[in-house]
Amino acid sequence: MTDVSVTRASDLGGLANPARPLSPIDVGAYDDATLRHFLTLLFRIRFAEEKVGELVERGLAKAPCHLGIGQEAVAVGVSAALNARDRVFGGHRSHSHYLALGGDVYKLLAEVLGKLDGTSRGMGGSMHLYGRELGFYGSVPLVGATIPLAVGAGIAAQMEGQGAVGVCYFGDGATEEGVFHESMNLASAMRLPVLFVCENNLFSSHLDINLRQPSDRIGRYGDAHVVNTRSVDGNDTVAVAKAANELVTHARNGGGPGLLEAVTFRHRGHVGPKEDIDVGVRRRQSDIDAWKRVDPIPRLISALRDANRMTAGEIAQLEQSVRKEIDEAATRAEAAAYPEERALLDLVYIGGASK
Ligand SMILES: Cc1ncc(C[n+]2csc(CCOP(=O)(O)OP(=O)(O)O)c2C)c(N)n1
Ligand SMILES: [Mg+2]
Repeated sequence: MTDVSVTRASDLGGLANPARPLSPIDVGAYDDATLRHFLTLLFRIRFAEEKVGELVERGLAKAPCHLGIGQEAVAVGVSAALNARDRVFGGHRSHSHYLALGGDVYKLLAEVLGKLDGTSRGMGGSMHLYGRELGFYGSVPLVGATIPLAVGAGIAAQMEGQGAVGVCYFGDGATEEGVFHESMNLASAMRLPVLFVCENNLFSSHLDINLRQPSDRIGRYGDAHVVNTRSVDGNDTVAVAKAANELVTHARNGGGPGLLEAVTFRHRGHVGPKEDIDVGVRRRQSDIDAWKRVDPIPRLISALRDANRMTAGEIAQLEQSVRKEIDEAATRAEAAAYPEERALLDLVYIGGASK
């Protein structure tokens, strides 16, 4: 298959070009504990997803798994602005969204493996995660489907008057659906406390955004719907955290919804662990290589070291302890029980019980 070059100029002002000169990550505004927390979450999400990839390769995960390796900084930055009273919704690529809110790796891997201890009792797999105690109200595979749910959560939050926000994560592809625009319009007209988070990874499945839309800047939809909008480097955890905090604070204070466009790239194919799986109009290996050079994890590590916020030894120790946590969770999840077959319909209707 031949590589396809898309030559149209980017409207993202360089954010879509990983080869641009990078501004260093500015860790100055955060204390040591917060920065360490950011790095812990980045490691946890990365290693957990690598583990999911292994489980797929070994044939143990039966439901499709969409990995966001390379995109971890978005969920980590956004979650820093949230608390458990907020209501957060994800989509088909949501391992990071669940884990960044404090989700349990064991429950995630158990869900991926279809085990009873999973976040959805093993009934959903990778694309149906749930963690209401964390404020994670669920992810579903239907692209765009959770965007209006976050608007509903925004209406509930506005009625409750406790300063909570509704949040939805979605991709650039989802913005091609009418429901995204209806949701933005209603949230804006009602000045709802909603944060719309677009992980613009420049691809919808195998299709480059430049082949699908007249501009690669999703933020323009915020202009159209009169929504506070920030387009940021989605591989810079601190930039995402700052922008999310601004938009969420504004929304909590009655200033209406926000659209956060975080520009990033996934290292793996659309679905499954392979890099070269994208079919049809395939991604270029040179792009994947270029984006790996702006990987959010080494970038935060360099910034922490340059600012003397963590030593190389502390970082290595943290990495090792997170790897151990993931390995132990995976071993437990592999050994865990499947739900009983007769329980299949128990969760379909409220009050359902196995006979
Ligand atoms: C309503 C709907 N249409 C099509 C699909 C098939 N599908 C699954 S993921 C995907 C691409 C979504 O791209 P994007 O929103 O950019 O998210 P990304 O995969 O890049 O994270 C498509 C078309 C679907 N799941 N739901
Ligand atoms: Mg996309």
